[in-house]
Amino acid sequence: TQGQVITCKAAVAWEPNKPLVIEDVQVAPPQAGEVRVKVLYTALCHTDAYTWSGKDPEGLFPCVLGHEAAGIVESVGEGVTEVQAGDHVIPCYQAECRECKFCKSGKTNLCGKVRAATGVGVMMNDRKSRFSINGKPIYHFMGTSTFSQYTVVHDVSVAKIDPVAPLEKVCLLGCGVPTGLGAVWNTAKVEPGSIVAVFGLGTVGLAVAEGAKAAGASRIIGIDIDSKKFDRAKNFGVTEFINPKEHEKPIQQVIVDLTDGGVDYSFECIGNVSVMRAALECCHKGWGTSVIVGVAASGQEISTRPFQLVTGRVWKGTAFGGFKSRSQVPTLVDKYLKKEIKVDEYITHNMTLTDINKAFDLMHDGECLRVVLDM
Ligand code: NAD
Ligand code: AHE
Ligand code: ZN
Repeated sequence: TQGQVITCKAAVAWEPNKPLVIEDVQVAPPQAGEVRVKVLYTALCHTDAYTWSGKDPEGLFPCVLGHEAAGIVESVGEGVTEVQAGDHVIPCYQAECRECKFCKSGKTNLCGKVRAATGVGVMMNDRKSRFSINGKPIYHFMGTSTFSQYTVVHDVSVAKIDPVAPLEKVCLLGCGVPTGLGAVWNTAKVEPGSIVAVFGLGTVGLAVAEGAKAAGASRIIGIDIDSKKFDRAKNFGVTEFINPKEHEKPIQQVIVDLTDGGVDYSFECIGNVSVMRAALECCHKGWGTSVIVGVAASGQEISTRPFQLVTGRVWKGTAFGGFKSRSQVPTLVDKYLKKEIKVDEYITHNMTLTDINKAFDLMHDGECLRVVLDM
């Protein structure tokens, strides 16, 4: 198949909110600096649902969504040296070129090399898509587009991993789990003994709890409007649970009262701007740090009294938990193989690509964390 167009199945989002359609798509061969990957397993993340909803200013239609996956390199384009056909890989929506201003700064995991193209659904070389249906181009998404049996990604957006790792599990290391762990370890740098608050106990929030437990946090307060989330959350390290619906006072006040003035670190893992405010304001005066992880819709803005920051609270955000993707995803895979981090526990459902619309429906069900699709 090297050098040839591959026709395969992909779930195409033709329009916002309209059911995805399994189509025969043509996937062009990789050009210079590109890699064509046979996607074997993909999970669904709430960011896919967000873009599908039409509220993402970078969402373009028609497109192939999906960004949490694992597969095997089918072929590589000219000049690609770090991966070859047969390598097991995880596509990375956050690239790492090791050459740009961002990569060399030592201050961020963001990479500037291909971001301009991935934000508008095309490849960097010719600013065109490698996906088409009978000649009509279909946009890429986040530089990954894993809801397709084959996808083309930039070589800076693919992490080579240990081939013994089960791809049906480690696909989760493409987004949600690293995001939560890294928010704690890289962005907040939680110290032993810290009091932590986690808003939203989905996959990302539970990974925050897992990361905080590993970092030695003394209390991990989980906040969710769905009380059913608590039992499971205990297994990920949450020590106390608060449902804001069961309190009359604003949730930040409830937390400040429970913690002798506020928490050391808080994490917003929902994407709700009023919760982001509460997460900042439940932090301790003088040092409390709040990390925004959730993605909020176009047009939404955060607010608080500047006095909150004047008096020492810090507001931060994180993308992919601050992990450098190509360098650190393989390390996370190794940590999973050594049983140092959980992955299996976040997978609540297994389905096939043909059931993708049902899989998205399941995401609204409180029991569901990650659905993994067998392609
Ligand atoms: P999820 O839907 O599984 O989890 C969200 C949780 O928040 C649910 O348990 C829900 O009951 C709870 N919730 C909803 N409204 C609430 C409220 N007002 N107060 C308290 N709890 C509330 O989602 P997820 O897959 O874990 O993703 C969480 C967020 O993180 C999403 O916005 C996603 O887009 C974002 N995300 C960001 C990054 C990043 O790199 N920054 C990476 C992955 C995901
Ligand atoms: N296009 C969106 C941006 C969404 C966003 O912030 N994405 C996160 C990853 S979410 C993964 O589930 C991210 O890493 N952002 C950094 C980047 O470079 O995109 C919008 O709202 O505009
Ligand atoms: Zn995601």
